[in-house]
Amino acid sequence: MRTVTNLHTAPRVTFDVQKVRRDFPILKEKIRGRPLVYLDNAATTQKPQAVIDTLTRYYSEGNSNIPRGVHFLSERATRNYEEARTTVKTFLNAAASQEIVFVRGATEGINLVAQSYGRTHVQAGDEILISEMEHHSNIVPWQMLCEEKGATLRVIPITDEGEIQLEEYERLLTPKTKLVAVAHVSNALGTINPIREIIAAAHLRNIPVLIDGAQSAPHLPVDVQALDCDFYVFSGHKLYGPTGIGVLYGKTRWLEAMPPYQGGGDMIRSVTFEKTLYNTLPYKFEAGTPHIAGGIGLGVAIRYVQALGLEAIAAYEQALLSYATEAITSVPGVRLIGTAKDKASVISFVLTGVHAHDAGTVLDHDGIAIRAGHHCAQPVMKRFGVPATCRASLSFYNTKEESDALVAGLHKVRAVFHL
Ligand code: 7TS
Repeated sequence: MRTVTNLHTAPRVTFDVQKVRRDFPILKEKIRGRPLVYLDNAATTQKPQAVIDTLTRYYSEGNSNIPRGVHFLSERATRNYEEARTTVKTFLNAAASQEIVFVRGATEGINLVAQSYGRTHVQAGDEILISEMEHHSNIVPWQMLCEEKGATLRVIPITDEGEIQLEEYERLLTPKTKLVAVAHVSNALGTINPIREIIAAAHLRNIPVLIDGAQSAPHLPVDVQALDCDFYVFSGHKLYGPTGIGVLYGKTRWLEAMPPYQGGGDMIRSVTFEKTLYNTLPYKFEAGTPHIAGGIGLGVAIRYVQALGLEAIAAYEQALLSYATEAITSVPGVRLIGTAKDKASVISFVLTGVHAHDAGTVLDHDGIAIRAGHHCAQPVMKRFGVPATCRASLSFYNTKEESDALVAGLHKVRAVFHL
């Protein structure tokens, strides 16, 4: 058992990692006869039994479409799906459930805002501001919008440590800026961006801000009202929930002012061939049969995380991040990519003389799962002059022993390549 201090409430809380691990059946798996060491949590997290059971139970005992039915199963599925929305609302501390739009994931949430907000609020000559450390999901939708509208994508540069250059950011905020879209936590560098300051600076100029929370929702407490962000997106599958479900949070006043993203069933109040009246929030943005089991499963995943406590999770993961960072950098030839003061979960690095993919393959032989590649953040690779990095990304179910296994694996990589 490990003991960590809860950052925000004085008494010490215990975080029993071995007990937590027992909730995740996949962690018992052997890969090629070796215990799985799963360090690819930024790509997707593993699922606790409670989430797996929820999906099985839904399809075996509760499957039904929502919200059309008047029968028992449909009413119950609708109620459970809407309860999940309330769980998300509480999790993010949104002002109202209607501000929680279920989408497929962070990617779809960003595309929704780019297309819908973009259609009505962005014109030729306008600018969208993103940072140099964004995931492709927070670059390409804005590029597509800019191309359509004749607008310009501007990029906030980052430092050699992988931090946003705040002075440059302020300089790039102009009357032409129609939206700022930045990651809360970088998937390629691990940097925790100072989004409170970023949002405040934009709001001084009445510019709305979208926060890509794909890598923050699983690791940090998030309060969208305290942050005052206009939009916040995350993916369920990176938060111990199912794939194919995610969330767009939007302030009511923005969502009200935005046209629907897609047309179809459930997003309407009435349809004639002459005119369609749209549904109220959030249904206006939820065309078609959604991932019902996914939404309910996400609710269960969030309640699981809430029971552990985001503060306790953050404290445990921070301690593990420090331990693993120090251990990995002690391996000869390792160079960290991303050395920001404030980091979460991600350790990106290169090993001199070995391509990241080769290192990843050798580690995989020992059951150690890391990510090797550009992590859908090619501009970050370009900024640091590397084709790819190895990335170990941590979760609260990872242990110091697993970090030690990774370090032993890296020594083995060096031996295999005669370094
Ligand atoms: N934004 C960030 C910061 C991300 O890390 C990711 C996925 C996305 C958006 C897109 O999320 P999706 O669920 O809609 O695909 N990041 C990663 C990764 O780092 N490795 O695989 C996926």
